[in-house]
Amino acid sequence: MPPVTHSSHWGAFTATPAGDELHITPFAGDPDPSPLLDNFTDVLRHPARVTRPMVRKGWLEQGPGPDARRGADEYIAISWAQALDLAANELQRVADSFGPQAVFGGSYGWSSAGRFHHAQSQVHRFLNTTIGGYVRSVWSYSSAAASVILPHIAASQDEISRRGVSWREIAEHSEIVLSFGGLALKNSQVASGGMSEHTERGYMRQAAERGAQFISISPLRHDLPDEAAGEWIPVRPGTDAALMLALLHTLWRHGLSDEDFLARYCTGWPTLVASLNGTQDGTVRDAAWAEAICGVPAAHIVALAQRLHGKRVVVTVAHSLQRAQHGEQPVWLGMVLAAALGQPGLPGGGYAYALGALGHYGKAFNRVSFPSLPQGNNGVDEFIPVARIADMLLNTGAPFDFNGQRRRYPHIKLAWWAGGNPFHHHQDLARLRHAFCQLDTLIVHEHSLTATARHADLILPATMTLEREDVGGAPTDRHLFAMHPVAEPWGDARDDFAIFRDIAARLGREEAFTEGRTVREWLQHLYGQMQEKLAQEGVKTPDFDRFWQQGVLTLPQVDDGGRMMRRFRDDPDAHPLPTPDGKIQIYSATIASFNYADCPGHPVWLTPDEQPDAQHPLWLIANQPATRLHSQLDYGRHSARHKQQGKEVCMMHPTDAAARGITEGAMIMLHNLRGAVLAAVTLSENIMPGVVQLPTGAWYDPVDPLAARPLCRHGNPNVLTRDIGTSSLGQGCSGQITVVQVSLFTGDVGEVQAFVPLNQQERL
Ligand SMILES: Nc1nc2c(c(=O)[nH]1)N[C@H]1C(S)=C(S)[C@@H](COP(=O)(O)OP(=O)(O)OC[C@H]3O[C@@H](n4cnc5c(=O)[nH]c(N)nc54)[C@H](O)[C@@H]3O)O[C@H]1N2
Ligand SMILES: Nc1nc2c(c(=O)[nH]1)N[C@H]1C(S)=C(S)[C@@H](COP(=O)(O)OP(=O)(O)OC[C@H]3O[C@@H](n4cnc5c(=O)[nH]c(N)nc54)[C@H](O)[C@@H]3O)O[C@H]1N2
Ligand SMILES: [Mo]
Repeated sequence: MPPVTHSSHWGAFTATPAGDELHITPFAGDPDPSPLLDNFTDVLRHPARVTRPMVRKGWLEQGPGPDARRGADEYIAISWAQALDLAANELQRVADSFGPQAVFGGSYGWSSAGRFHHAQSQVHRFLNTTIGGYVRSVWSYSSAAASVILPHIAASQDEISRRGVSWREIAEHSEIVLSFGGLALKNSQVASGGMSEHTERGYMRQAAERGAQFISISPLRHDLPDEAAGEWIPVRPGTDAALMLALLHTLWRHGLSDEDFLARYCTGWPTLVASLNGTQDGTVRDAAWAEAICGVPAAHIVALAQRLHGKRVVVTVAHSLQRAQHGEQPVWLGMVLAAALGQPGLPGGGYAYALGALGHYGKAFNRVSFPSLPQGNNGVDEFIPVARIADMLLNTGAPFDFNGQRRRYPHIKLAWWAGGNPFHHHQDLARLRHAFCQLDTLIVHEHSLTATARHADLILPATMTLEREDVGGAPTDRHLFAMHPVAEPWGDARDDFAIFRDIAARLGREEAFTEGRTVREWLQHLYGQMQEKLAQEGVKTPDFDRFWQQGVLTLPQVDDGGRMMRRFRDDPDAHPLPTPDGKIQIYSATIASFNYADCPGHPVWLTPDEQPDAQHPLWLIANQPATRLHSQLDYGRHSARHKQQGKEVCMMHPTDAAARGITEGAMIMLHNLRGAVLAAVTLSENIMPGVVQLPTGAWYDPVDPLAARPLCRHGNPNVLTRDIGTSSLGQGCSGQITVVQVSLFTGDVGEVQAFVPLNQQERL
């Protein structure tokens, strides 16, 4: 097979089969290809692949219904015909008896880069076109708190993050890049849909060489790359809001706040000042007050505020800060800080929420992008904030607050998941297992035997992206890729589309689902739509066959980042922001009217209700992994190479380690009320004392899957994290930080089993 083009969330490449492995060459136009590409080399034939449809024994024998054995049952391999019949009959049963509002089709997850086979879209289209809809989920694990609060205070997250201050402007104009949570290159190497040019490193180098100063406020030094030549200010996890309030207090107290900007472009600065200077409740939120909370010395806070004054400053706040209780607050305060410095709307100045968290942010946009798969109409109104899945399954009918609404959790009987891994992304995994045990049925499509697959009643083997044809593209990537199959499907794996088509056929809805098109015809159809739109803009493109043959197409872009804020600054009356009075809301009457104690009408510091104590004296940071995307291809070469003794590696400060008799490379146990996790340890001065860091993504591997407090021997931190919403406003994921104790582990719980095939029985 000659080398063919393909694309992934972490980069485009060509692949050549070499025995059972692949030889991968990064896209020639990529200035800084991602090492994650290496994860593709050895996964095609890995034992962790799902090769046959499988049914859980208890479900087959006893029929659908709540079952506490999920996660610890046996599986039986069945034929596709049997699997498709079981799936179709069960969906029909639930839809007939309870309606589509008893089916949860949120199916959150990143899936793979191809736009047609995007698994979540396939699920949605399938449920809409067969049973008329499903209960959906809204927003993301990434940034739910920000997605909800930003439109109240300024504009949509899309506008602030994707179309906000651009990397190019920063490289050319910013004097100070003040970054809460850093600008880690490990994160910006990824972008949903594709990322053909990794330019962040180059932009940071260019800015630094011009003299821009990068300041990273984070518990971890390496959240800022060497190229930025920046400074590191360690901060206690979860306390940035206090630090930001103190910076604001200092600016105000020293007469350094841009009062003209605040009066002309913002609403509510006097209200916030009353809270900063103690008028409101007697507490002065000054640098000394913040030092006690965030650990940054008061003198440093004052000096930093003074240094920011009069400079072209861009403030960034990483997604991670809002993936915590009260996560809305640092997002809000980042905007207020930029406003108090008078920066929004200036070239290279203002607020770039989440810059660098993903490769999409701060980039130019395609004039026209490849369309996504049409999902059809969902006839069900009910939804949940995405991270409230376990709450929903455990509290049927109970009320919950969300962004000014009071809603109720629907009663779900059947959940269908393709392209996501809840046992990777959700918090408090023992609770999640318990929640999934309430279902009548869980159907999972997977190419690999993730923990989620191992809790399913029906496991349907899906192809990997490498085994099918698709088109890869993202609105912020000027290259569109023909994704050619690199290998034959392994075992009995089928495309998600083919699986759904065959189930739809059993329900008499094949035509509605497929519109009579094959995969290739869908790709041609979607390409044709894009071509037509481009033609309207006077742009000529090759026909599909030529595109397919040449493998890559360069699309025209517009580089108008920051346009909304620039126009607002030029003329706020003619170009108001999409807020109630058209200004930046430092006080939001709308949010105040919700009467939420955990998210009042102006930004505040609220003490989180979980903090280090005698039993759990350390903060745990459970951040994104450097060696893979989430849990994807955790068994791939690059990910595997960075484990030690097959376990994920936890970073710890030498002082914390010495106090516990822990030495470099030792096996440790992180534990709290929810469970325990084993990991290998690496000691480093690049993490602040009192904090340990264990990335997400190691596949959940409980020694006893049924334990109330499970022990994961592989290193999945979501055993430990807490399953609560960020606040009544955003109800986002709070998984970034929690508290733990760490001890040396000398026991023997056997080897990691996460990648071992299921002990399946053949059905006769
Ligand atoms: N503690 C803690 N938890 C977190 C976070 C954190 O910071 N801390 N971060 C959160 C964030 S930001 C996110 S976005 C989530 C990510 O959570 P997910 O998006 O659920 O994680 P992935 O591992 O990307 O899951 C994608 C799954 O889809 C499968 N897959 C890939 N391609 C296909 C396909 O074509 N078909 C099918 N059927 N399956 C496919 C992969 O094998 C994988 O199992 O995690 C969240 N969880
Ligand atoms: N390699 C790789 N890249 C990824 C992903 C991946 O799985 N792998 N996932 C992608 C996805 S879906 C998303 S949403 C983004 C997520 O982007 P982020 O949420 O920004 O990424 P994280 O790595 O979780 O966190 C960034 C850094 O914030 C710091 N931090 C944590 N808590 C705090 C705090 O309280 N205060 C301060 N100041 N800093 C803190 C941590 O040191 C951490 O390294 O990443 C994307 N990029
Ligand atoms: Mo995310």
